[in-house]
Amino acid sequence: MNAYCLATYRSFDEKADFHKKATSIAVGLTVGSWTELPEAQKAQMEKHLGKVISVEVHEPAQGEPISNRYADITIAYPDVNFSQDIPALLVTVFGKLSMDGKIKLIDLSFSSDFLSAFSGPKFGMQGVRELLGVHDRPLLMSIFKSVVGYELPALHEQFYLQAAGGVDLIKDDEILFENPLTPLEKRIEICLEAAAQATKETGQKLLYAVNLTGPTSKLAAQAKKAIGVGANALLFNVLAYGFDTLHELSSDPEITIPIMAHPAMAGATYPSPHYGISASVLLGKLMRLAGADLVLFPSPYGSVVMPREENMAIKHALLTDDLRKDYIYNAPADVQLELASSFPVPSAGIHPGLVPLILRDFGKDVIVNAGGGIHGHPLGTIAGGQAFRQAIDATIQGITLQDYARTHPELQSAIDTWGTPE
Ligand code: 1AE
Repeated sequence: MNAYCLATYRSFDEKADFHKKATSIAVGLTVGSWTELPEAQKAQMEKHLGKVISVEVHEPAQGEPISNRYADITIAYPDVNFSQDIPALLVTVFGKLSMDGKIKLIDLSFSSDFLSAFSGPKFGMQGVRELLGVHDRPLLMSIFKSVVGYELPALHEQFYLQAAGGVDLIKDDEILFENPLTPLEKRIEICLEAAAQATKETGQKLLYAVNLTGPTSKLAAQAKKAIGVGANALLFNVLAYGFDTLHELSSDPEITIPIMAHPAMAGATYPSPHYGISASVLLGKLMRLAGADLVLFPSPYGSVVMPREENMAIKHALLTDDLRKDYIYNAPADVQLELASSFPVPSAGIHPGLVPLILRDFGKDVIVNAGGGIHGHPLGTIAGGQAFRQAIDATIQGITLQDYARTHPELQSAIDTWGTPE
């Protein structure tokens, strides 16, 4: 039996015959032409031919502009046409097509054969929780800020102040690259020293995600060098390097620490309703498939806003156990497929007042992540971390932030500074 991967597109056109368009995609992105082929060749090419699975036309309601006319088109692509890697799949289903009018790739699902080439996150959400020994609450992450141009002692101090506030993870800023002032190995050394100092005081374990940068051909060696000096997590700008690079790193048996995916450049791809790739595919399914243990993405609440519905779709793609429903097309009943979940990290402009909203939408399986919301606390960086931990404790106990803040001055000061949503 032929195996297929499915792609669903939203195609906008004021007058197109969407059924014709679907057929032209299915044929054009596979065998090229069909009707002109002699019968013998048709039989030979049949297994390479794309199939139209569905076409759902949305005609604008009265009063709605005609520019809102669209169809959701689902095409099945035979696995036999492409190799088992994400670049081959993406070029097949959305290579040339991505430049052909108002069309957006809104979903992907995979054959069980294709999926079997991916082992997914090595640690995933549970693995990260195990490393930290924290299972019963959302985690808290802090982001290094103002680190470009600084020397190692300044980094040491900033790391210590973040850690002492009670955060579980600290990540490099994604714009901190290999540089002479704070080179990777030295950076890891001094940050882990500061982490040990803070752990003595807080009793908490901590992961530091160091930014893995440099030419693609040297990344794996760089990651191993980092591990050699004790690194316990990596930050990676996935979209600048490509999903296959993440897959190579995550499936390397010598890279034995979690990989955190940063969404830098995602805004060039997902926000338009008419073009690009949906956030749930880009920052959800493909990140998980390629092996990201943690995935950052803009939240619906902070400074870089993503609609809530799209955020929930990313969350679902990262966490769902129901691979048969959401990831696999036509899975044979006897095939067992597993993919560890990736930890969701809604980010950007997060402050303690937003914690109840984050926990309402994500429950406890989320990492609350902040840079400015920690370092910008009026009582300092330590108080910034403490205010977040207090906001998390209050929300878990069902206490309003305002009530909890009466006996927690760090939280009170955060609320006075940034407020709470209406
Ligand atoms: C969506 C990415 C968020 C990020 O990397 C970052 O640096 C956020 O910083 P703040 O919390 O907005 O200051």
